[in-house]
Amino acid sequence: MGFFLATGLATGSGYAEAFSRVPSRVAIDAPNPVTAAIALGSNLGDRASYLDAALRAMGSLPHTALLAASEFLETEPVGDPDQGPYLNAAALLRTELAPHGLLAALQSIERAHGRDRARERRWGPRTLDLDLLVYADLVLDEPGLTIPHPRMHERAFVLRPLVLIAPELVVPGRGPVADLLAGL
Ligand code: A4P
Ligand code: MG
Repeated sequence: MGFFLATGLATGSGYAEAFSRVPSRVAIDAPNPVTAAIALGSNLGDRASYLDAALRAMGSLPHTALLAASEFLETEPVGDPDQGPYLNAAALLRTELAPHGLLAALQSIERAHGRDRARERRWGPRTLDLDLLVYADLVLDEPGLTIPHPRMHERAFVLRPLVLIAPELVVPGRGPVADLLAGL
């Protein structure tokens, strides 16, 4: 299911100009905005610049507003030990993008900031990692997308920034963020 919403309508421009413009069309799935939580991570290059750029880009996505962003926390790498420390952060979005559309948008932001999955190893270093943690109260398990993110509840590098902006956010099937962090 899905529908299209015309955007780019004229604001204060002339009648002729308004009708000569082709409105951009964006597929959206949720007629009402939902809240989504995103994890940000970087451990290559100018890490803070990558996180700043990602926050700006997420806030500029169609039908999406950036509600909150955490401070950036330095964390020791989990997984591959042969890599430098990460800067991690969390963000809350209000969005009308459908879950798959939102993931595709996050991946295109990663690519625009130097992420090259073909040349990296799993859990290895990366310029920018954007994970979709929670999307409203949705529970989804599909080949390319699992919501809530399947490892978020056991990772301090995800929960420590997230608790700063959303301690009471309920991770479906797991509980509130503050309780998950306290249980680590
Ligand atoms: N995918 C499925 N569900 C999701 C979702 N909810 N959000 C799929 C994002 N992606 C999702 O992701 C691999 C595949 O997961 C994608 O194709 C997508 O369709 P990826 O970003 O290409 O690879 P990844 O990030 O290496 O894998 P993964 O399993 O997401 O790793 P994690 O769990 O994100 O771990 N240490 C510290 N201190 N800080 C970190 O940020 N990050 C990692 C990566 C390892 N160690 C770290 C940190
Ligand atoms: Mg990832």
